[in-house]
This record gives sequence, structure tokens and C-alpha cells, in this order.
Amino acid sequence: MFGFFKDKFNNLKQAVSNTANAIVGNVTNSVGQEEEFSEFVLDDMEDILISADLGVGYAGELVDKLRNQTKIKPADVKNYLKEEFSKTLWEAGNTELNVQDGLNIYFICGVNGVGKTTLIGKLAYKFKNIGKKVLIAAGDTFRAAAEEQLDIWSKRAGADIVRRDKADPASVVYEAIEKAKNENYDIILVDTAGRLQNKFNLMEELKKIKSVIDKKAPDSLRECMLVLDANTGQNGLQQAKVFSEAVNLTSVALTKLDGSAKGAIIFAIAKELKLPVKLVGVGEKMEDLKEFNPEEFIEAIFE
Ligand SMILES: Nc1nc2c(ncn2[C@@H]2O[C@H](COP(=O)(O)OP(=O)(O)OP(=O)(O)O)[C@@H](O)[C@H]2O)c(=O)[nH]1
Ligand SMILES: [Mg+2]
Repeated sequence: MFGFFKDKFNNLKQAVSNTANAIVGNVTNSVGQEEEFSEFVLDDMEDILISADLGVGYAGELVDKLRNQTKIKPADVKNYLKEEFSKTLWEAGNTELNVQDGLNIYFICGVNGVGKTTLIGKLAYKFKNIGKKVLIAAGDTFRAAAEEQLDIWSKRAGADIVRRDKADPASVVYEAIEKAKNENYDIILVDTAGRLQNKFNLMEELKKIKSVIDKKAPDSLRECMLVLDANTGQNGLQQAKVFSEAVNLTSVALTKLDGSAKGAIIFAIAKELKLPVKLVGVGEKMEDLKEFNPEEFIEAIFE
């Protein structure tokens, strides 16, 4: 833990309360009182898990393990799920945001409106707070006002920015890397335009930006992070698959967890894609970004 998020997860419990209800609340209410895991009870449980956005495959697997066994009773269902979810999160890999000495480049991608630019503003602020020299690369040269929005965030966070209105995003990133190397920056945060995963040209553009980073800064720590809106549920899994194929993702940030009842998508992503969630957005303010800690997340959902 390099611990720049010293603040406790005060609002985490509140942020996940709908998700907690959707899984733990509903499962314990309908299964917890039963004598045994009859087929009827198991079906019911599977339906609840699927509607909580856990995914059909994972929900089925969790229910199958309860079939034809006598050790786990319905009264233990909460503990059973807690242990299974913990295991899934740990198996998905290290959830810590990596930072090394020298240059660190965080490449942020995702579909439209999920919260990429906001995440970059919040992250810049966190890094500034631990004394890092932060440069933001305005790689969204597509949407009108995108660079302006990023400019506002960079000023708020006290970070520097490279922006070239309407230029090719890859060239903006190229220039940012040059500047970062010449002026000894610790961090580059690369914003990108929102793109639907089925838009071929835009996905190709993303690959091009990524390859500039890989070629120009091979020695830097490179994190390729997909931003997902917690409210998208299972569709987020589909997005993650396609982006992963295009740019080889290293992690996920889940935004808008506040109020969402579909936060269980975190488990589905960990299970299906073995991608660790590293950051969670729990509001619109600069401080509303949390380092994802599996234990705390599980506690917040199950307590
Ligand atoms: N409640 C809540 N709102 C958020 C969070 N993160 C971002 N938002 C809001 O989501 C909206 C979209 O955020 P942006 O950062 O502009 O999203 P984007 O992915 O950069 O959008 P495009 O560049 O258009 O693809 C804004 O109104 C943000 O304030 C979060 O964690 N919680
Ligand atoms: Mg944006």
C-alpha cells in the first residue's frame, strides 16, 4: 500500500448500500430462513444474484457449489458469499495503484460519459497531495469543450496540462511524454475521448495512442485503466472485454458507485476477466475517489 488515500472509507458504506441490499439483503431474506438448499431455494438465489448484476456464469457457479453438499446451511449463506467474493477479488490481482520512481503513465479509456475526465482530475489532485509532479495530456481532442473541462480540472488540482486543440490525440500524448522526460515529471495522466466499443476507427485510434506510449516510454510504469460506470451493470463486462482486446488493460476504475445498486459488477469483472479494480468513484467532488481495497469493500457490503 503506497497509501495516498489515507482517508478512511467514510462514505463507502453509504455508497454501496444499494449494492449491498441487492445482493446480501435479498439473499439473506429469502434464503437465510430456509432449512436446506432445495432446488426451489437455489433457483431463487440464482435469480437474485443475476439481478444484482453478478452475471449468469458466476451466479450459476456460486449456486452449483451449494448443491449436493451438507456442510453449508442456508443460515450460513452470508458467510459463504463473503468468502467466495473475497477469493474472487484476490484472485484478480493486485488492487494497489502502482507508482514507481521515474515516470508513471496512466492511460485512461472507456465509453462516453463514464467519468474519465473527472477521474483524471481527482487522481491528479491525489498525486499532487503526495508531492508528485503531475502532467495531464488532453487526449480528447474530439468532443467540443473536452479540453476546456480538463483545463479546469488541472487548475483545480494544481497539475500542468498539454493541450493542442483539435490535434491528433497521439501527437498530444507524444508531446506530453517529451515534456515529462525533459522536465522530470513523475506522473502523466492521459485523457481520451469516450468511444463505444463497437466503433472500429475510434478503437484503432486508441491503439495508436497506446503504441506511442509503449514506444516512447518503454521504461515507464504504464497502467492502462478502463473506466466503467457502476450503473452499467453487465454491459460493463462487455466493454471491458473489447477494450481489453484492443489495448491490453491492466486495471479498472469503477465510477458512480454512489447510489448504484449494480456495484456487484466488480465481482463479475474480477471473475471473468481477472482484472483488478483499483479505484472507485463515490461522488462528483475532487475528494470523491477511493483506492479500492477488497477487504474494506467486502466489509462495507456485508456488515
Ligand atoms: N455521482 C457521481 N458522478 C460522477 C462520478 N464520476 C463522474 N461523475 C459525473 O459523470 C459525468 C461525466 O463525467 P466525465 O468525467 O465528463 O465523463 P467522461 O468519461 O470524461 O465523458 P466523455 O469525455 O464525454 O466520454 C459528470 O457529470 C461527472 O460529474 C462519480 O464517481 N459519482
Ligand atoms: Mg472526458
